[in-house]
Amino acid sequence: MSEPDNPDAVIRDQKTFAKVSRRELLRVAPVLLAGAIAFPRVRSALFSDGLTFTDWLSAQWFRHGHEVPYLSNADLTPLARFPLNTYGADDPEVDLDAWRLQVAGLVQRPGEYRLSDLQSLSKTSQNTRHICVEGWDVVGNFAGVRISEFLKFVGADTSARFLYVECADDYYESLDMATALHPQSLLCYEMYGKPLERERGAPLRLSLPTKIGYKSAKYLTGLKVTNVLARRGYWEDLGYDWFYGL
Ligand SMILES: Nc1nc2c(c(=O)[nH]1)N[C@H]1C(S)=C(S)[C@@H](COP(=O)(O)O)O[C@H]1N2
Ligand SMILES: [Mo]
Repeated sequence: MSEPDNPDAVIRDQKTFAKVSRRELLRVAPVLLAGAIAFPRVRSALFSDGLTFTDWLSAQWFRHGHEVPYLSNADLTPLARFPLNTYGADDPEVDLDAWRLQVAGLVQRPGEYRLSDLQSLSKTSQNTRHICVEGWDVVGNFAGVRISEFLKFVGADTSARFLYVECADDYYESLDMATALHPQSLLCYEMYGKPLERERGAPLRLSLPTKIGYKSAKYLTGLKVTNVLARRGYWEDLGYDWFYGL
């Protein structure tokens, strides 16, 4: 081959080549990442906490502190028209007098907490929308203590990754710590100004207006602060989305 007539043209071509190859690289990056994840060793290092890639990715998108709308009393759905939704019996027959919340994991003060312990902390009441994956939504009034405040009360290590909860009906759930610490995330003991009815999760449930309805676990019995999840959630372990932010 002879020398090119115009050396500038060569330089231009090289620049074009550099640009294209960078763009090409960006295009194949997800494939490379997915490929790396396909190797069990890489995958277990990334997701040894029990999450899937999608779980992890969705948690990166969480808008920290972004609040869903607070609604007015005029917007409230009457409690009688607020559907009940429980995978088994609506009333798991919790002994309300003997009830204690078992607090475990990465906390300075683990142990059993009474409802009165939770009620001694400042109370937050909010009208927010509850959206069920089955295609209905309502506006409800929920009151209780912010999860963030209770975690402070028990001396939780909030740099831990997850909050895991268990329920009297064998339901269970888990949240990423950012969602647990969100100002609208409640340990809820009242709906519509009255103690939780049995079928609503007495004596304590979650109310998580930034999340799909099934994450708002009812009939809480235990709570654990942890970096590793053995199980993610009742519906999640059957294939439903774990993060499911609204
Ligand atoms: N312990 C427990 N919590 C649960 C459920 C359940 O079956 N068991 N169902 C979930 C679902 S799918 C929804 S939509 C809400 C329903 O709350 P509600 O019965 O007050 O409407 O509770 C969630 N929390
Ligand atoms: Mo639901």
